[in-house]
Amino acid sequence: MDKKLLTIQDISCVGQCSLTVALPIISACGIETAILPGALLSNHTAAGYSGWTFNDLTDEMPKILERWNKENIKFDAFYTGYVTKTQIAHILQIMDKAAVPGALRIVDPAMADNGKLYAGFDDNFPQEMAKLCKGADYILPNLTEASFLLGIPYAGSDYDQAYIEKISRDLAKLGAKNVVITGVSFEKDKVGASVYHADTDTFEYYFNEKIDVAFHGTGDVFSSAFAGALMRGTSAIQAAKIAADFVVEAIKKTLDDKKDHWYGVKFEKAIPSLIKALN
Ligand code: PXL
Repeated sequence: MDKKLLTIQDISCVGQCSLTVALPIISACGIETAILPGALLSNHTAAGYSGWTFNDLTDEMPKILERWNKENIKFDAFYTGYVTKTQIAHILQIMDKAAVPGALRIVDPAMADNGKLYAGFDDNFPQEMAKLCKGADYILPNLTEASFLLGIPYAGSDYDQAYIEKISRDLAKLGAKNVVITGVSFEKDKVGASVYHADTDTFEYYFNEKIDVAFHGTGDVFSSAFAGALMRGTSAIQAAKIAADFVVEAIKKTLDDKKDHWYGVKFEKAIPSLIKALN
């Protein structure tokens, strides 16, 4: 039987992030993707929009789990993104009770960027997110999220390889088997990801060209492509390469229109390159 993945994150109706990115990308990888929306927002909460609506769907989570249990619906993998504090206990239940044995847990601790927590998350949120990281097969923090999870100051661009390896080992101590840090850069024109395997205490790296424009939603694009590629049976470093190349391609497709298309990346235009990379 083909493997099924469940992704749990919000629906931002517009803004090209979370579920509106995860569902098409993972589906394009040829993986059956079920969704569990944790909240419905008019748009994302990052800079650019002046406000948003937020409808919390947390109460649906235990009801949906109960139904799935009655229907014997189980998933081979879980991929979580932007979620709220009260959802974490429910998500842990779902990953426990709606899983085939040995189901993969991929956790993107989507909560912060550029040294700051997203609007709407309080200072205690990283501690709660750490509970979701515990027991994950893969966690995919950016450098800001890594520092919030560890309760250390954000290093900005002032770090070296030894720092990345130290924080990766510390993040693994939260209880995650593999740590993929995104947005890692040791040279000014290169950016990529580090992959740390706690069982063998080994590191792998992948870098691509650094395009000096920040777009919202690239973390979600990366994590979705990573999850899809991993489900296709690629190694973690190969999945990180496929995901990083896909993000670069999506950014390139957006660059000539960045004034009007400021809210996310045109990942749709890069999907053919993703599919090619998987074959
Ligand atoms: O891309 C992460 C994300 C997801 N969902 C919502 C967000 C953000 C980032 O700001 O606001 C609602």
